[in-house]
Amino acid sequence: MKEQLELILKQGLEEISSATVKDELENARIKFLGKKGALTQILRSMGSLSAEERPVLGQLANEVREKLTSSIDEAAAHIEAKAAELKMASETIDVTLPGEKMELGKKHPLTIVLDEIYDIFSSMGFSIVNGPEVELDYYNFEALNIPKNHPARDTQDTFYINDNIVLRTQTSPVQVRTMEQQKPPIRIIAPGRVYRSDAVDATHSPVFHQIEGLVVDKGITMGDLKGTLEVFAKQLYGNDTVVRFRPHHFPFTEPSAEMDVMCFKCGGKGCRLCKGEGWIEILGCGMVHPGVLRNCGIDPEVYSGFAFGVGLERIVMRRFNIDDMRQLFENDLRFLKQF
Ligand code: 2NL
Repeated sequence: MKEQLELILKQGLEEISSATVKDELENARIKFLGKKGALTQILRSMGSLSAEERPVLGQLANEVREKLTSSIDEAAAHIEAKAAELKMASETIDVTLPGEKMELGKKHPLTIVLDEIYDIFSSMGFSIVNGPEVELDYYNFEALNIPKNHPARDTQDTFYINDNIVLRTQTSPVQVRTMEQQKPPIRIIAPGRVYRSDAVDATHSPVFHQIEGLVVDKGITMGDLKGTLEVFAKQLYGNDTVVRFRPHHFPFTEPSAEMDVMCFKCGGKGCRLCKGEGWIEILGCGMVHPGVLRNCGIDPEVYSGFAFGVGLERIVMRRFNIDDMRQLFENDLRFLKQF
C-alpha cells in the first residue's frame, strides 16, 4: 500500500505539471483526489490494515493529498498568469498610430435659430414644453374657439387621422394642455413640428415648425405682449430693430395683431426683400380669448393672458437668405455645410 501511495504521488505530480490548461488540471484533480479517485480508493481500503500500520499509512495518505492539492493550486495560479500574459500581449495598443479623423457635425439652420429663440425666452423666464404631434380635434380646434365650419378645419388644410384625431396644425394644443394641468402664473413656449395639407413649393411644406408662446397671470395686458415681443425682435434682429403691431383676427385671441419689423435691408423705404412694403411680418399674437381660458378651467374674470405664434422656417429663410424652403428638408450636405 505504501508503494501504491508513492506511485499515486509520482503520477499525480507528473500529470499536474504537464497540464497546460485549466481543464487538464481539473481532470488530474478528479483522477487522483476526486470521490472516485485513486487516493480515495486507497483510503477506503485502509480498514483492512492492522492497528500498527493504519496510522502510519494514514499519515502518508494525508501527506500525499496535501502535496497533490498544493501542487494543483500552484499549477492553477501559473496557468492563469500565463493566460493573462498572453491576453495582454495580444491586446497591446500602438499609441504611436495616428488618430482617426473625426468629422465634426453642424447644427441645422432651423436648430441654430430655434436655439437662439430658446435662449431669448428662457432669459425672460419662459420654460419650454412639448406635446403630441398627433392630436385630438378638441385640443387642436375646439378648445381654441375654432368653430366646426371654420376653413382651417377643412380636410383641404388639415390632415385627419379620423373624425376625432388630426396632425396638429399649430402647437397651441400643447398650451391648452398646459393650462388644463397648471395653475397660473404660466410662462411657456411650445416649439415643434406642425402639419398642413399644403402642396410643396418654394414657400410651403406640409411639415414645418412653429413656436407658440403663452403667458397667463393676474393683470396681464397688451402692454406686456408688446414689451415682450419687442424684446424678442430686438434680441433676434439687433437692438435697433423697429417693430409695429397691426390689428388682425384669430379665433383664439381678442384683440389680435400681427407684428412686423421694419425692413432691415431698406430701412422702411421698400425693396425687393420686403416686397416694397418697408415692413416684414414676423408673427401673429393677441390677448387670449376669454372663452379659451374658460375652456381650460381658468377664470377670465381673475386671469388674463397673451399668446403668439411664430413660423420658424420663414424666420430662418430670411436670416440666411434662403429662397427655397425645400432646401431646409432635403438634407443636401452641400447646402447644410454652409451654416
Ligand atoms: C400665427 C398666429 C398665433 C396664438 C397663435 C394661442 C394659443 C392659445 C391661446 C391663444 Cl392656447 N392663442 N396662440 C395666438 C395668436 C397667434 O399664431 O400666425 N402663427 C404662425
